[in-house]
Amino acid sequence: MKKIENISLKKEINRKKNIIFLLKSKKKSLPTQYLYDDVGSKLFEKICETEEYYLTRTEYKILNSNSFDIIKASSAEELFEFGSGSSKKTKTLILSALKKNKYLTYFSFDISSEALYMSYDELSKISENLNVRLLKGNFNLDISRIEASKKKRLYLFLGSTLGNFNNKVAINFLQNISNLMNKEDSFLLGVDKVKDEKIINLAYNDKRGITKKFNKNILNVINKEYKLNFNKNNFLHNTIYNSEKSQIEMYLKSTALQSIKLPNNENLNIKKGEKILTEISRKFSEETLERLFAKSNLKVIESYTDEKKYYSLYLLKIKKYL
Ligand code: SAH
Ligand code: AVI
Repeated sequence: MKKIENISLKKEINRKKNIIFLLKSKKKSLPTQYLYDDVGSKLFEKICETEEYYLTRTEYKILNSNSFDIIKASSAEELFEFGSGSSKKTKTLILSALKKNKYLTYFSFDISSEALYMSYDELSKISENLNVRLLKGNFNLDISRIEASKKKRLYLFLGSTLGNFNNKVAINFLQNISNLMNKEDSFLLGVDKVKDEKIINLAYNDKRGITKKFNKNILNVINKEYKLNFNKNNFLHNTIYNSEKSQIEMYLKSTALQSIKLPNNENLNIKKGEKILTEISRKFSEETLERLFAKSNLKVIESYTDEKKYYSLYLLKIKKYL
């Protein structure tokens, strides 16, 4: 088994305080990153295979049809992926990059060890000329710890994970990436687009209940990490599409009045019907994206979409160098 390089130096300070603050707030929430322990990462892979979750297969189709173009347009000599998950979709880009470069390094960066191991399993046998590096870190805290490269790098952020960030965090993330990029580097971003609400709602409420399990698993993770006593049977999986904000909001909705012991031993009462936000998933329009790119010194050099325009990939460069 390949060794994981832990690049995270920054201890998440005040993590406990933050959890207490989030749970005691009027609008309760939990940090989305806690969805991804070993079990959560495997459940996410299962979500990707459901009939309703169109995002993965649509992005895969776009990548598969355009992978050689993307490698050519970016002149990529090295690939670096944030929140790589299992890297299944990335394989098609890696294969195209290996046609252009004899040797290739692919960096898989994720917060979940299970995701990194899945990525290694997926890629390690492709070619002896492919070097897979597994980096464990938090993409909201540790980007400054990433070393730039002398090779032309293609950074990847796929799966519409940008949609899990609110506007402020999204701008901060994109600015960090653009600060990391050299003149010759490129950035491929995959995002889910605004569309018929019914299609979006179904994608987060699959009939096999895998998204429900994925959502509830956050309570196991929090219980383990902070020695809490959440009972996942006392919560329902609940999603709404907020059309004003063009985002899915995923909640755990309390089915009864219940008492939770917080990490500081305080008791927290959660009323019947009260909700805890576990994730937002934004759906983007061209206008929103233009604003985000403008604020981050990024410029689109190519874009790719599917026939229904459900999903888009943007190939970006640093604006000031163009
Ligand atoms: N890119 C893959 C996986 C998307 S799921 C795909 O398109 O299928 C989101 C991924 O981001 C998960 O693998 C999760 O472990 C990772 N992730 C979530 N929060 C993170 C964080 N704060 N820092 C680094 N990785 C994170
Ligand atoms: C990783 N992320 C983009 C997924 C999404 O669609 O927001 C996570 C997910 N949540 C529920 N289903 C999938």
